[in-house]
Amino acid sequence: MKKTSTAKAANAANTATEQLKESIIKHLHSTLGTDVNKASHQAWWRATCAAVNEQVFDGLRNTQRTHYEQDTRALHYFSLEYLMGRMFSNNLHNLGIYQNAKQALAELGLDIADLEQQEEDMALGNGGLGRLAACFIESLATLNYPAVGYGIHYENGLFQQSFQDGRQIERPDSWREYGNPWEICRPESVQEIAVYGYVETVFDLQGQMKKVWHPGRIIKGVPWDIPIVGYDGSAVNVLRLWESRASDFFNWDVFNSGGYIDAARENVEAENISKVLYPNDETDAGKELRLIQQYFFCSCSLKDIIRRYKRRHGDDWSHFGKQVVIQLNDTHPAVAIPELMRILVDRAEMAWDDAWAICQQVFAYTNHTLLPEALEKWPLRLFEKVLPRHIEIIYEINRRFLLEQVEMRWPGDDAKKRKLSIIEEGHEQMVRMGHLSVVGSFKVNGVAEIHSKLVKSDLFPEMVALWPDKFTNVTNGVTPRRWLKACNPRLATLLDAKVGDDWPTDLKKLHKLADFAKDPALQDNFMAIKQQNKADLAREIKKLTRIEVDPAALFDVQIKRLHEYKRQHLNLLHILALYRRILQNPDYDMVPRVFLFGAKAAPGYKLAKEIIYAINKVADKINHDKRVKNRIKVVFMPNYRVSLAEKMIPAADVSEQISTAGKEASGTGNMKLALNGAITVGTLDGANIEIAEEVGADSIAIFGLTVDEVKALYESGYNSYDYYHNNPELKAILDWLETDYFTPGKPGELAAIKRSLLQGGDPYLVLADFESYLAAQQKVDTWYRDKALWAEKAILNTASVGKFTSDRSIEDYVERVWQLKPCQIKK
Ligand code: Z15
Repeated sequence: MKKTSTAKAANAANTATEQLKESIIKHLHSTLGTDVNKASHQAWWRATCAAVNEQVFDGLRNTQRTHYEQDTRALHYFSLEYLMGRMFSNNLHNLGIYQNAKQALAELGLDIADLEQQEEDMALGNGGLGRLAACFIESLATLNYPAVGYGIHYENGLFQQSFQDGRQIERPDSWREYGNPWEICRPESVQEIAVYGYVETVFDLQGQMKKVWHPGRIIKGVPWDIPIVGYDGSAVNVLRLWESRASDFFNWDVFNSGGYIDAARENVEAENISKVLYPNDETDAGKELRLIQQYFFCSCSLKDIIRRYKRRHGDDWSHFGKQVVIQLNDTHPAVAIPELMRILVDRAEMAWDDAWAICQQVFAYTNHTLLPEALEKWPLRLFEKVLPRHIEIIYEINRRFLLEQVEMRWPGDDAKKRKLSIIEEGHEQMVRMGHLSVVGSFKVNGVAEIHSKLVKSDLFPEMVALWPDKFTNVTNGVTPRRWLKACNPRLATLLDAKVGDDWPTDLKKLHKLADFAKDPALQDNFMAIKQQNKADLAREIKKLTRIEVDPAALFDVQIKRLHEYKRQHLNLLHILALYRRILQNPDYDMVPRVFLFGAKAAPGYKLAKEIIYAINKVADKINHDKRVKNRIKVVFMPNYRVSLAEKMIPAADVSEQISTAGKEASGTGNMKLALNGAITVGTLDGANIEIAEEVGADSIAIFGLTVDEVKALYESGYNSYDYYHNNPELKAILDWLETDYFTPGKPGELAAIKRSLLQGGDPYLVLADFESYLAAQQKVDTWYRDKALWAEKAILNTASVGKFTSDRSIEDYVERVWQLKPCQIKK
């Protein structure tokens, strides 16, 4: 019996492989216009994508038909960022045809790995927030939830990074210069949106006052659909990204009046809206173009949702709140709230209260940070210029909020009104997008337990007093399909054998592994896989940087955007301490370590760029110093991005999660690294706290001040000089940065870091946590010397982090916020 079914499966796989092969060759001929004898890897890759798309599009049509027929309630995820990375292997894995494709290509004389490398990353995001959106839409499809992702079809993704003499150089990322095989243009769903102009007050025949917005400019939004394939299921959802173009009708007018040059200029200006992704992470851009980007995609998306709704329900708005829920990924799309009000009140002529009731049924808001520099505020004057009708609507939302909520609760308390007003008073009036988001949403969530607590206690305490049930937590998660199965195939195969092959959709199954954590056979297999992954990465490091590293060394990895609060410079101080100890004691005994960094700095963030420069200069010195005898290697990997993360994460022994407690909302890299068997060196911040709870205190190296201790220290008056003067090793290291030791002939080139930590007041308490950090690293060193002990801890990490699948995050959102039902897709 068993034999026959295995044989049948093998036959099915054979036919699937044969069909794929035929389809690839067919597309090589008819889509790519080339043939097997002269096709480049690029052409083979594109032909394979086209073959895969035959199945993707089948799933897409089935899913869209089923959703339409069943008139399902759907989630609409609004995000300025989606960090998709590459789609090729993800689509193959999720369709369940990766092995067939690998076989088919092998029979054609091709290595699937070579083709995977042909794809440009789709880097339409900065960091955690954008990658979270990508994991979420994949989980939504996997769990069969009706959902659409909405965003911007940026012509240029996040800049490409290189180093010149250690300094970051940015170059544009024209990721789709030669076309993107995964996207479909939908001219039939084009939208037109308005900006600028003025508002006229008119009275209709009944004497009713009405507001009429006379726009200054019309812009066309062209939708591009990216199919999102669910794992092992039949659902294929859509990521719909809007590209801006000059409106035909507007251009035509100008053209007719003889203004050819003007028309061309208008074209350029309209197309600028979707030209570039703003490269700042956790800082407010505050630029006119950015506001227009936000409004452009929100307006296009809302009109798209309404068009689809009207197809079923005509002008009957009574079901809208039941059919539509919109998740705002941070405040970036918050202008959707006044835009929906405008559409309902001005266009659908609905009474304000009815329109507001709908808004409050539809919007939910996720907060991703407490950092004041990331909380969006728009100068009121700018808002008025770009969106003259929306600012009036915001005034009215605010007027009613202050009167009906704040005044009712705290009568006569003007300080409360000032604090809670959506409009910030002061030298320059500002629109507070966080306040607007809370007032306009029915749910507000933070992204890890501690962060959600701080959102309530520190950011919006009065809002909690007004609406205690509005606030909730959904701890972030990551998709185990990309972040284990696809990126770490060796470990995935071992897990299939040990716990069964359903762990990708049921990650708690990995728990079974914990029973064997002490089993020498499993330990050997697990660590042999880590070793092979490290050897692969060592080759990649050599290729990218010319630096040679020993795969037997401990691989210590810090990968994330560069930011002071993430404290890459604390990591650097540890490296300098070890280096100095080696110079002082040539026999200094330490486990050989490779310190690996990956990080982009926002182009305008001076100190972040200085930190990159310092790490590169220190790396250069240490890597060439014979006295070090390879005990330390330092590698700053250029152009960190999703596809590079996929190579680094499976090879990590140690995961650096060292933000100042209270500053990292959650972190998601921490989850990916632990899942792949890395041991966390981390503070009690964000999701580290929940990771520590899951893996247990013995399998993580926690250090540093807690959130409460950080608060107390700030309040008591933190003085970083105390730490400088009381710790001779720390003092020596910081003084070292001022010499020309790492920049021969150019003293002071690395001094900016020291300055920020002393004169600058050390806002992120680097010096306060230094000693404790070094102690944690010493502990890691000791653990690593005992191979069995280390293997056990690594296995326990993989076994224990099932909670952090994005499937669990999505189920939490469904239960606490979205109230969706899964929809099985008919083939
Ligand atoms: C961003 O990537 C995050 C927060 C932000 O406010 C912005 Cl603008 C960008 C990150 C958080 O820093 C990180 O802790 C969190 O895990 C991630 O969002 C996803 O929630």
